[in-house]
Amino acid sequence: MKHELPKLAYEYNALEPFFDAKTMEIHHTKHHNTYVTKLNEALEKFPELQNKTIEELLTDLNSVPEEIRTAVRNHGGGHYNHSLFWQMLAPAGKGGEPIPEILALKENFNKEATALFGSGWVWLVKDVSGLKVIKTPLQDNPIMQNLTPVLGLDIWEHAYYLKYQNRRPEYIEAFWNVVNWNFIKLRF
Ligand code: MN3
Repeated sequence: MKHELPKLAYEYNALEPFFDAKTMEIHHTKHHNTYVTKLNEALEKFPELQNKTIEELLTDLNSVPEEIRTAVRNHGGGHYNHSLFWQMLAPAGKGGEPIPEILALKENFNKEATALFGSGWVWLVKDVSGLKVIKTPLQDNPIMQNLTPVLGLDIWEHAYYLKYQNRRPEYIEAFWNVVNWNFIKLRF
């Protein structure tokens, strides 16, 4: 079974004016698609890994042969993160009711997202002690640390540079207008 690029539940222009159509299209058809292609390429020589889900691969990277471990981590992580990210978004006004416990952590989430150095993700995660904000470098993700991602934001420049250039805080603020609270509620 090859990993596949998932379809989006909305059009590329559906998140305007917060996330622009061109960025969404390139992000999905080029960036995400490349992660999927390179993940499949890495797994080509290892049929025994091809029936594993992306979650199974990422939560047990030590069992992935060293030769392809970094590729699975980066491209598999990219595939997993983006598949989740698209579902965490919805057209403005169509995402349902915001969750107060999450809004309470918004300031902290935004601060960490603004401060993140280089490419990575900021997440709101759930563990036994409750909700907290964490950052992961590159395409790493919370499931690698046994944490459940509730909400996540892509802080790679490809996610916002066309529209926001160096104004990352504006991108972060815009994100809150297109959160799919209905999906987040299921994970919360
Ligand atoms: Mn991205």
